[in-house]
Amino acid sequence: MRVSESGVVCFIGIGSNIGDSVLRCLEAMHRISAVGGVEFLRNSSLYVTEPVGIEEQDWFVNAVAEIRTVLTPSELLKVMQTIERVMGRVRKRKGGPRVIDLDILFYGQDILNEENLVIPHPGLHERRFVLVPLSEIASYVIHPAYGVSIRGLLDRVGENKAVSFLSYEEEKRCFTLSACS
Ligand code: PH2
Ligand code: MG
Ligand code: MG
Repeated sequence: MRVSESGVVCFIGIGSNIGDSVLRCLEAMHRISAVGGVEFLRNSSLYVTEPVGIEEQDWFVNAVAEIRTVLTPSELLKVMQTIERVMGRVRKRKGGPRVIDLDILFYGQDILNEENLVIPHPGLHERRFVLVPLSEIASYVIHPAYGVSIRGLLDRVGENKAVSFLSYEEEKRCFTLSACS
């Protein structure tokens, strides 16, 4: 079955703050695009972001990917966790440093409240490091639980931690890296 004929459009939040985070985020997107049942549609720019929550840790690189998938939410979660594991993620402190973090932000317009999986992602409406990249590629998407667009959520968000584009130098390197992969 071709994914584009019957898939659900989903958004994945990508984050890293250990090692070469730019490279880790690009690698994660590459791995997501290689998953059976997933069609990679597009990704936001990469952003350098100030840590939210535990503040004594390195700044993050964050991005968002838009995919279409025929996988169920729990299959998609398993696939994301497998990629995290393969890339060397070890679960230590909640909210602490990580090699790679892949969060399901939206699964179509579905609302899911299961013990191990809550969709939309419960923190997304209050985190600029998610809303800024999401707004770059999907400002029109409506949060199914709040009935407000991403642009609207970003306008209302109280949190004001820094979120900025990668520097020109980093962007050049990033272009070179993705051309090689
Ligand atoms: N992820 C967290 C906690 N804090 N801060 C930033 N800037 N970016 C993240 O991806 C992030 C965070 C837990 O998932
Ligand atoms: Mg996570
Ligand atoms: Mg997260």
